[in-house]
Amino acid sequence: MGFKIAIAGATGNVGREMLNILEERGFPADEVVALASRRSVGTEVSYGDKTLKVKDLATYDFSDTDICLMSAGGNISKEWSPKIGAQGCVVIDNSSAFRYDQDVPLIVPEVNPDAVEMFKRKNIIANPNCSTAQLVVALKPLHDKAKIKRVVVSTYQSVSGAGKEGMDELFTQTRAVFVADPVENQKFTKRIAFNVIPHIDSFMEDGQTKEEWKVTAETKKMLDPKIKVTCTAVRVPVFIGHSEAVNIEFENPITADEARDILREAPGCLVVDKHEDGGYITPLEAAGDDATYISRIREDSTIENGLNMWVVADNLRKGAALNTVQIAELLVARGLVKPKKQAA
Ligand code: 11C
Repeated sequence: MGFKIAIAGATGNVGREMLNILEERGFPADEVVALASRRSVGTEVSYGDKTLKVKDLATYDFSDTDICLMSAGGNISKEWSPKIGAQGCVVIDNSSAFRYDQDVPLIVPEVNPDAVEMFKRKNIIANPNCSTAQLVVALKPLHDKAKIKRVVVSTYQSVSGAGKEGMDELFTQTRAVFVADPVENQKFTKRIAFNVIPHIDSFMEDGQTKEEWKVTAETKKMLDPKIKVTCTAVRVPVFIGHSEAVNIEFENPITADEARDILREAPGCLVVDKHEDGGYITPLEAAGDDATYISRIREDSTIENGLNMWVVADNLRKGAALNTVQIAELLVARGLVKPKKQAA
């Protein structure tokens, strides 16, 4: 007997990707239920060769559902995750609603799998922001080897991080520029077509954006609270795949060759680092893949024990849906969730 899984926010970019990934990885689900807000009820989504009709999240009874993968936005999550958890269904939440709650584990399975055990406090597990997920996958093995003191990261984030509306805006604006139509900004604050925008999420009092703050706070929570992290988050006209230029200062010596060897063996990492034209990864190649790609690994001679690297991943997969499914797999592998139907 397998698990009963619900996907809340099943019609969104990430929700659809969750359905694809559950099926691709052969997650042991007997039943998968697609949920969304009332206005999407009846919409059809694919799960392998099956078509699921979307049901109303607000009226769904979770009492015989084992795990809910939630990607319906922060406000919906704040309202529903505690209620779903209280019905005995474990919520793995892709929003930022519970990430910074001390009673909720924030998990990247390659980085801090043991922290998952505390999920029982609220029956909620948080999935990190996409930019943080790929960053910590690449940092963790290096931190284990040489102890990271400080990280300076500049992100190049695709428009799919802003949902389907972000993707539509890049497409529409690009077309409008070519046919000389007026270009309108709706989702983004400035034109994204043929441009870059150093602003993701809202501004905070100290001048950083919430996206930049999240990268710092989440890296500390998952990897090590002592690591100093500073981030500049930038939206770029790419549909799928976030890239990051990462500068790392270590406590102990580590060479670029050592880092390359460590990352080659590290879970979730794929090193593509030839010192030649095209010997590195771009988001176009990472889109649709599960790996966190690492290229351009080199020593930074301006500081003691410094390295630079370029980290790219599919933000809808490792940054969101894949990581969520991996957390569900972790719960199953550790026997932390058992199918309710079997237990009955
Ligand atoms: C973006 N990283 O690219 C954001 C999307 O906290 O889960 C994910 C926001 C979050 O716009």
